[in-house]
Amino acid sequence: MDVWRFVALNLSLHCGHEKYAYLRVRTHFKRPTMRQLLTYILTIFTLTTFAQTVKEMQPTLGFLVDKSVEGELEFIRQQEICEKVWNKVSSQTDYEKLSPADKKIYDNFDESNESYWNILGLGCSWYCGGGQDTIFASSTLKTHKGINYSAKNIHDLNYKNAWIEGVAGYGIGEYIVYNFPPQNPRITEIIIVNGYVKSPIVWKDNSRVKKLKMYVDNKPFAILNLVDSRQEQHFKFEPLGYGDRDNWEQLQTKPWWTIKFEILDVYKGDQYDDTAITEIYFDGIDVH
Ligand SMILES: [Ca+2]
Ligand SMILES: [Ca+2]
Repeated sequence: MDVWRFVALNLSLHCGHEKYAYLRVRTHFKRPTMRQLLTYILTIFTLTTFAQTVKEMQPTLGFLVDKSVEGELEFIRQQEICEKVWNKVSSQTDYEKLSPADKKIYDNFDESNESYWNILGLGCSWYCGGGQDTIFASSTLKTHKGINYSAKNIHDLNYKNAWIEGVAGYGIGEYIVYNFPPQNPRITEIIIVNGYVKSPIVWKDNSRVKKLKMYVDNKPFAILNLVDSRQEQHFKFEPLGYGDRDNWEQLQTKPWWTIKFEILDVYKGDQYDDTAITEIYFDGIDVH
């Protein structure tokens, strides 16, 4: 006699035939087959193993991206002032003739900062030897009033343009894939600009990412826990990419490799269920 029959029989003695009839139905459930049992055990095993291998990571917070249209206008105004002073100087003698205020402007003039929205200045970075990727997004919000939210915006080294997923709801499960050629320099750091940072209001109105699942070559690699902040968020890793780089020709014959970022959870926007990421960019080695 199995357990259910035993329980049903005992209850019927105490509670009458109505409940016994109900419980009898339960005795007709099929027992799981051996195959179903094995599938169940395998699923639990896989889930447990998966949970153990994917590390959860917290960011180090960096530069606050405090951008706005007003800020851009002020930047242009300052740039024009700088250029006027710059044009007065063609020799040391000219410099000596400058007023103290003009000298200060001249000394602080930053040639590398040519655009308000540029993420990197003109100085050399990892991108001097890298960034030769192509990007694919699972969905994209359609162009609105001439502004596009395409996949390439997530890696254009520009704070003004963002990728926004294009499905109904908050875009849970939507993803972006970076494809790298084999010779691409290795990556040791990922920097994320979360949300649509082109202004504080736009940032709050649109949704931001709370959790990103990162895959390397389609294998789960890490869960990136993002902070609800306009500060840049840094995650550091052991080098990603091909390390055996001495034989350049052989290196180029290896397969391309990928990093995928999948939205797992979001911070909801005040106005829209459009989840935005302005930028995911990199730093690394194998350059210089
Ligand atoms: Ca961008
Ligand atoms: Ca959406």
